[in-house]
Parts: sequence; C-alpha cells; structure tokens
Amino acid sequence: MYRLLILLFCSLSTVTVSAQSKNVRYGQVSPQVRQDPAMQKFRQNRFGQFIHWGLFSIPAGEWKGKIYPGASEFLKSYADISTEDWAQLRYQFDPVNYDPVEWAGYARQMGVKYATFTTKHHDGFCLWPSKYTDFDMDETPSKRDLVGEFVKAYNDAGIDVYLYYSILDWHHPDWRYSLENKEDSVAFDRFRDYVKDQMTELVQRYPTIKGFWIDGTWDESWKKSGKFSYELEVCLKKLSPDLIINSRFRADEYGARHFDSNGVLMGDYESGYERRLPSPYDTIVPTRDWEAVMTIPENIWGYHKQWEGHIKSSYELIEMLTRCVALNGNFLLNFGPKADGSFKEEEIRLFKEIGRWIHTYGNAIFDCGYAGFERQDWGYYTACRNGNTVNMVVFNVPVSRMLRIKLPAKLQLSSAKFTHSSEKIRVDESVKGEYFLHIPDKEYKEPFVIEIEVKNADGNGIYYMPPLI
Ligand code: JFZ
Repeated sequence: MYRLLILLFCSLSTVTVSAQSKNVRYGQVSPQVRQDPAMQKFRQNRFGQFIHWGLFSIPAGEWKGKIYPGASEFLKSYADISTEDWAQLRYQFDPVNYDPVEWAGYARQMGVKYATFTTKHHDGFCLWPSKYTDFDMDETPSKRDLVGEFVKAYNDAGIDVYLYYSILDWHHPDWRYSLENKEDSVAFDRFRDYVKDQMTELVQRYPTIKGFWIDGTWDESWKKSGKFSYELEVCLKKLSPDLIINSRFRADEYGARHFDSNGVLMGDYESGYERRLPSPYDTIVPTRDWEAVMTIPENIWGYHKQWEGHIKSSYELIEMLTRCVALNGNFLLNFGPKADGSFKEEEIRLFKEIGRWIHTYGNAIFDCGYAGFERQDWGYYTACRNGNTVNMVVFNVPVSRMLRIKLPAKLQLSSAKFTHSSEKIRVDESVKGEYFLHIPDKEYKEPFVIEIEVKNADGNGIYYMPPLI
C-alpha cells in the first residue's frame, strides 16, 4: 500500500512537472550563468555609458516650430513625420564636432568601464556605412564611419564597447509589426535576412566589440521569430564566441520574451530594467546577471533641446549605480550627444561630478557585488569579490550618527574603518550580531565608504563572502 502511494505520488508529480514545463527548443543559447572571462569582465565592469545618437539628434524634439516633450528619438512618430521627410535629415547629419577621442576622455573621466553605442535606432538609419542599405552614413556629407571611430577611440582608452541595434525599423519596407498574411510573412523573411546580414556585418567590421544590446523586439512579428533569433545568436557566437547578448533580443518559439516559457533567462544577462531598478529591494534574485539602463531626464534618450521636469543629480545617479552593484547588477547611464557631436553642458558636468566620486570610491563599485547582509536605511553593502571586505556605501547619515549593522547568523564584526579618512569609528554591539557604528558628529557632504571585516563567530577563521556569480 505504502509503495503504491509512493508510486502514485511519483506519477502525479511527473504529471504536474510536465504540465508546468513546456518543451522549449529555442530558449537559452549559452549556459544561464556564464563564467568565462568575457562574462566575468562584464560583471566586474559594473558602470557603463549608453550613447543614443542619430538623425533624431538634429530636430532634437522640435518639428515645424513645435516642441514635443518626451523621447526625442520618437519625434518621427509623435509629430507624424513621413518616412520620406525623416529620411531627408541624413543630408544634414554632419557631426563636425565629433571627436571620439574627446568622448572617450570624458568617459574615462566619469570612470565607466564599458560603453554601448546606437548603431541603428528605430528610425532605421545606420551610423556605419552598411553594405545592406543606402540609409546610412555614406549618404551624409562627411561619410564618416561613426561606429568604427567610436569603437577605436574607446578601445584605445581601455573601454569595452557594446553595440545597440534596434530590430524594429520604421524605414525598411519589409518591416512588419505583425504577420497577417502570406505577403507579410514573405516580406518579414526578407527583413530577418537583413537583420542577420547587418548583425554579422557589425561583428565582422568591428571584431573587438564585446556584445550586442538589442532593442525593438516587442512586436508580434519578432515574437514569432523565436527559432530565427535562436539560430542567429548561435551563428553570431560561432563568429565571435565571447559575445555577450542581452535578454531583450530573444523570444522562444511560444513568444515568451526575456525568459522562456519555463522561466529560464534567455541571453547572457537580463535587460528588462529600463529606467527602473529592482523594487522592492529584494525582488531580484542576486544569482543572475542583469543591467539597468537609465536616463538623466525622465524619459529622453536622444538629444533634446529642451529638457523638462526632474533632471537627475550626480549623487542620485551614484546611488542608483551603488544599488545595482549591491544586487549584482550593472548600471548603464545614457547620454544623448547633439547632432554636431558635442555634449550638453549638464552632461559634461556629470562626467566631472560622477567621475570625482568614482575615482575616490570606485573600489566599492568595480568588481563588487551582493554581500548577503540585511539592507539598512543608511545605504548599501557591496562585497569585494577579491577578498573578505564588505563596503558600506553610506548615502543617508542618521541624525543620531549611528549606523546599524545586522550580520547573518554566526558572524561577528572584527573591524570598521573609513576608506578615505583616518577618523575613528566607535563600535557598539547591541545584541549578538547587531552593531551600531558611531561616526563623528559632523556634516557629511558626499556619500562615503566604510570598510568592514567580518569573521566567523565560532572560530578564528576569516569569513569569506559566499561565492558571487
Ligand atoms: C527602448 C527605446 O524605444 C528607447 O528609445 C531607448 O532606446 C530605450 C533604451 O529602449 O525603449 C523601451 C524599451 C523597453 C521598455 C520601455 C522602453 N520596457 O521594457 O519597458
């Protein structure tokens, strides 16, 4: 009887499992948590610069004397501009002040370790001379290869380059939002070939690129391209095995995006955090790679001549970056250069302000990740991957000047010191494993870092962080 019950139980559970899990053939391509050196480098990099540049940088949110607030790269759609009229902009796209060496200098000043550059946004214009279309840099006065110049200058400055590429294409005659009939399917098959040709072209022209940030994949037509996008990812990784591709690229054969129909992440990291960070704090499992992308104004990626509303400050952005790192994520901060290739004053100020902080406190950011400690209101813990140090990155100093620490069971605090001051911190154990750090009663003008060391309470062994992904 007992045996029978077990048998019954087993067969029931098999049934439940197979009812829950679908047979996915076109899901993830690479292992879910990659541990190869390229992926580790991506993870160590933590802070990147996103660049949105293209024909939309010319009208910069204004059409026929009217300002359209909001995303300037969507102006064509907001102002209902015909594809022909929009395409005329290419004859005016002349970035005379584009000095990629200067850009890379700014990027280094700000302290980013990688950068992601728009090669083709939704309007379909290509910022490199593509073999597969005329709607590209060859048609502009300078005929410069903006992508190639960017890759070279940034790489020369020691910065990894990723390429943004939008599948959604408002210019290409074969683009379809959905596939309603035979004609649509035939056209979209041609369009898929175009995507494959161009992505292959980008990998071959710019062999040092580290990966792709693919966008514009939310329409029905692409959701029905699961097999195609799977095979394309396989093919690109044959050409360049270390490539890192974001989850937004993929849908499985059932149309599930980012995560396949069984909840398995597709692509090498999760790229669903668009102008938002994981919230509430603990919702993200810190055991997979992810990246948040962020704008400086509310929701504008390309250059807009009139930023409106709240503009994020350097400390606000640094806090977002730290929050990402504390949860094992990367932070990609967007900049929208003007059509002539120069940056807004506000952006240049951020290069400097963020850079000043990063160059002082970057040890608590780069190559750091989740510490496994309960979060406190003063800020975030980040654990250094290469040792047993945990950083407390402090953004909110309590009026009491007491910072609370609550360690996981069986751990004990052995030391706490400021990384950039020799001032003393008095440590007070309230209950077992819970401490108050008393810091000097003064004004704190910027976020700062306290380094703590933790040991096992039951022996003299040093506590090593749980292996981070
Ligand atoms: C897309 C683009 O439309 C936008 O112009 C910009 O390039 C940005 C990085 O990506 O915008 C999105 C993409 C995804 C979501 C929202 C806007 N989303 O997942 O909520």
